[in-house]
Amino acid sequence: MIDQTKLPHVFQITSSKDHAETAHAIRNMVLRGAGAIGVAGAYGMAQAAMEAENLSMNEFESYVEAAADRLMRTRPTAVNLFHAVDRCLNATASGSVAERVHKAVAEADTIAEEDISASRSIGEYGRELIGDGFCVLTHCNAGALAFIDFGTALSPIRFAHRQGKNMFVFVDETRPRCQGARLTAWELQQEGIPHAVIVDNAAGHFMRRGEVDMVIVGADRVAANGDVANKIGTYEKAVIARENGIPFYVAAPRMTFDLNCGSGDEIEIEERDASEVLGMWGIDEEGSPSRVLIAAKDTPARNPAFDVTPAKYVTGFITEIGILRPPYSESIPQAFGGVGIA
Ligand code: RUB
Repeated sequence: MIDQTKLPHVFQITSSKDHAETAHAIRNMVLRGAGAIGVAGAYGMAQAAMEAENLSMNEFESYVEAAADRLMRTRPTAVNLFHAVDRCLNATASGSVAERVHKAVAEADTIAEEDISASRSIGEYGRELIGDGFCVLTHCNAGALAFIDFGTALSPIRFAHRQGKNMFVFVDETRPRCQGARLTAWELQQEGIPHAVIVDNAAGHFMRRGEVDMVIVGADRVAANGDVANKIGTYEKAVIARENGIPFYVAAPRMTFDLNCGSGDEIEIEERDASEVLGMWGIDEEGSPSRVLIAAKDTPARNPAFDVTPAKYVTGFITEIGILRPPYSESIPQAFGGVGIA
């Protein structure tokens, strides 16, 4: 895993020795982003199966079920984690212990390969929506760090730029964890795509002045009716985009759709620690990791990590099978009936 807590200042590959460490890495956002969490959950299940390979069948089954439970309790909102862990658990449901171990590893590899292929297709379909000279606004990080190999929201941007289109990207800072300022800006810099980081509060300003042609974001879970859970602040961007007649697209593969979820009201929204709101962290001028307090230490704070954008604000979903358009209660089930769990 790339340790995303250290980016953009230090690029460090880290690894986890067992599924418990993988769960810890997901919880603490060493890696984050719906797709990356899903793939990490899948490999966590593969690790658990390997850890249990010398146990009896009954012990093996209990061990992997407990591992699935531990991995699924790390972060509640992104559905990719649940789909991926379920798929790996199902893969270990038959055969000898040795065969089950093999199947768990193979299923994790398959999920990773599917994500790579989906992210490429999202880029290929999505680039057609981006005109030459466009200015695109994005929120949080839905790039290659969040979803292997090209990202979701950043994939169309990447592919349009590779096509030779002139473009500019406004990157929302995305407090409190600053995934935009730290991660999206870093990815765009790697790819040579012109961009500027803006504070979260500035998006409306640029939209009202006509400086934004479209918004593209990723998603952590899309309900069957098209409501979208994504990083906190997404909802505001969608409403302001609508107010200003700016198209608002959500880039998401089938693994992010949850047909068992009728509407956004059923999506559990993760609440994280208040310390993320009360402080900021980065590096000091000597390059050492450093944390500063903004508010007084004991100030009460609320820290919802996600919000729900009602489907009516979404111009279209950029998926690996094409662009889905409203009415979503028809187009989503048509496209992804039987979604997620193999
Ligand atoms: C990440 C986030 C991203 C989505 C989309 O939240 O909200 O926009 O996960 O990512 P966090 P993807 O940083 O808290 O995990 O590209 O995987 O669909």
